[in-house]
Amino acid sequence: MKRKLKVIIDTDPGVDDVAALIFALNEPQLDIQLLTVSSGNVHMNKTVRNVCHILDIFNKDIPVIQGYENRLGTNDEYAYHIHGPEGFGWYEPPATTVRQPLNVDCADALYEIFKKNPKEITFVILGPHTNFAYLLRKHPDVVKYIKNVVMMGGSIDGIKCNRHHRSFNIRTDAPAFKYTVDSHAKVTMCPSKIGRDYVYFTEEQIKELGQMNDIGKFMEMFFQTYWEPGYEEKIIANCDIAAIVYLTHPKLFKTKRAFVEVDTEVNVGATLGHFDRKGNFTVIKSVNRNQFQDVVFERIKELSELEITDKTFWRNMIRGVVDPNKPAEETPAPEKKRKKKSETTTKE
Ligand SMILES: [Ca+2]
Repeated sequence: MKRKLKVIIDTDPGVDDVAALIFALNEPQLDIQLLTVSSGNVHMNKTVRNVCHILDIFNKDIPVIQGYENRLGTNDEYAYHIHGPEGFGWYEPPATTVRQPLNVDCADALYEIFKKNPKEITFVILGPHTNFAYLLRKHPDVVKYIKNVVMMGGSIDGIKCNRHHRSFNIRTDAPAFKYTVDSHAKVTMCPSKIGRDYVYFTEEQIKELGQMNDIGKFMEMFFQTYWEPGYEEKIIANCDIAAIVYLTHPKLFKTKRAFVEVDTEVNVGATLGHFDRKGNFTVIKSVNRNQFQDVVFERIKELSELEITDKTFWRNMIRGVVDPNKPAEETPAPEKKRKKKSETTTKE
């Protein structure tokens, strides 16, 4: 059997992080050592709760550590308008979770685990680089212990609808990303445009997911706030999933070396780069869309047999995909089949 890939995932869920975690947690090729949580798409109290809730849903005991709320830069932007009030789209997460974060310092814990597993662990960054910057600041020699960094974010050549796009993960803490750029770590960048312009879901595909199984319906529910602004057709950007699929299916992706820099002063968060064989980063340039979609849909199909016992998950499933912003009388009644389930799964 192929040796598992050891990873630590730094994440800020955020609906595309939730999608990425569904994949990562159920990917047999990945050995997730630790989940560290950043503040980004929504505030830290929500990103931590969301990570713990996903672990509760999939019944996975992976340690969770809360990172640093204070960004290095002055940007105080969040993205509630697209991730929903709880960072979970139309899905309603619980107020409290069974699994809880460990009460330890994030940088110290990361340093220890990388040091204990020299050159064995890939650090996957799905949000702003705040936590990595704190780690590099406190323990600069950690770089020699890290196998590589795979990050979602950055926008060297823009996105289809905006050539000058500044990626959320970079602009929200540009000085933190500067630490990554200057770290001499081996970095692979999965830019914004990969999720938006190559491996996005169409509206039809989101409906298809919703009819596939409960996990597909879960995705349909939390993606409802995530329709990409600025695009003519309705699309869901698959940004964070792209970075996870890259870990296990690198052959679907074309990459090029580039010198990457970040503007921390004028156009803060702009990632600048030129392609050069001697560059400091590996940058993903394109993906085979059809093969990527096959991998994603196949994985979700495989999750049909999963036994989920989490009460909040079932409460949402029973309610179905309902717009929470519409007045109650306008919302359709739940289907009969779902109603039946409620009698057996929501004893609280
Ligand atoms: Ca993210």
